[in-house]
Amino acid sequence: MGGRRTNLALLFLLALAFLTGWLAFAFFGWPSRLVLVVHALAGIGLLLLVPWKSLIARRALSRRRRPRVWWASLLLGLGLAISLAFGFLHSAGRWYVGGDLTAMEFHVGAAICILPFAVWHVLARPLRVRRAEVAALLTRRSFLRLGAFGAAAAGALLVLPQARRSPSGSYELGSFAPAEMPGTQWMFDSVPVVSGDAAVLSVGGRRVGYGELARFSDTVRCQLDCTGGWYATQDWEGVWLSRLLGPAPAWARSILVRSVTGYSRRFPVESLPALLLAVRAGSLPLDPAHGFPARLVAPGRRGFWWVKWVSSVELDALPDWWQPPFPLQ
Ligand code: HEM
Ligand code: HEM
Ligand SMILES: Nc1nc2c(c(=O)[nH]1)N[C@H]1C(S)=C(S)[C@@H](COP(=O)(O)O)O[C@H]1N2
Ligand SMILES: [Mo]
Repeated sequence: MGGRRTNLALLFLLALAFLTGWLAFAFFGWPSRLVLVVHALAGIGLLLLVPWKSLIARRALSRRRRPRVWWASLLLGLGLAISLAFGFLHSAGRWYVGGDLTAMEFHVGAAICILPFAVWHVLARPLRVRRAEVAALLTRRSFLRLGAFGAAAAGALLVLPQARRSPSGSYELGSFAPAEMPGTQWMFDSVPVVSGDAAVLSVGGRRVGYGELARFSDTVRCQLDCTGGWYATQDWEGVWLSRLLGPAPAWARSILVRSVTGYSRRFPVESLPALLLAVRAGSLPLDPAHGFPARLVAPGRRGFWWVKWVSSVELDALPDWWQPPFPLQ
């Protein structure tokens, strides 16, 4: 394979791995698995190209006039290797690294770190694609080659160790034992001190005390699936948001749920009937790490939607997509 084609394939596979990784985080359950198969194939594809890329890199590095910041390209390779290693570790079952850290956090962390290096690497080495080269991709021979490449990646995926895990890739931890469930923040948030008796939430502009919330016992059994690589099923108990808010008025397009920490998520108004404001898990009050006094339970959505330490729930005229796809805090 020519050097230019190798680089183009690397670019395509890198972009595909990055995109499908985030898509898998956006989805819950089987849709997540579907994109993760593509994700894994893209990752293995990058590995399969190592022999060809080594030729390109060695040629460039052994020239008398070396590229000026050649070491940044090596860092890109190192970061990619680290990300790949933790991706495989996670899938093989070594998903817990130690402390609070999971293999998935290292996997995604390393991928984010190499992003600027990858962008620089490509921008600093302009790769003009000629029309003849695109035409050459549409030949029978290149389709056969692509097929062989895809088959090799699929074969590798089949022989790689794959531990039993949920469709999203998460491992079960602390189901029906909330105390054994990790207390996790998306990125930089920390557990606030909230006094139960004094806690007051604003719900649809109305002040609701914790005591009032605690009198309800609406229950839903569902899975909290953290993108950190674990999930837990609990019996969540509290009050359906639709009970507190009543039917949504016609102008309302989204439900904005805010935390005392400033963390927030916006839901389409159609999901109102599915949202529960929980005060207990497994009939015990939530502990501070899990959102005391009240946290949102959003069945069928990944953990980052389950806003903890809820301070307000408001109907809003803005559409639900008026927010970053993932929290920034
Ligand atoms: C997948 C991750 C990649 C790694 C680890 C990587 C690594 C390297 C290394 C170590 C070099 C030699 C040092 C240097 O020129 O800075 C290099 C050269 C180069 N890379 Fe990459 N690269 C990657 C992806 C890409 C992509 C996606 C493109 C373009 C679309 C690309 C295009 C080039 C070009 C044009 C050269 C110069 C070749 C020459 O001067 O002969 N690389 N790469
Ligand atoms: C440089 C970019 C990336 C590459 C090359 C890559 C590659 C891989 C590979 C090879 C695996 C192991 C697949 C297996 O053995 O089944 C994996 C797993 C995984 N990756 Fe990535 N990944 C990248 C970035 C990301 C990002 C940015 C995310 C999320 C935002 C992500 C999410 C995941 C998840 C959830 C798994 C677990 C899949 C499972 O359990 O089957 N990856 N990745
Ligand atoms: N306010 C706030 N709520 C939050 C988060 C956060 O960082 N801040 N993290 C979310 C994420 S990523 C997950 S997986 C769950 C974790 O809930 P747990 O700590 O009860 O396990 O809370 C969600 N709610
Ligand atoms: Mo999470």
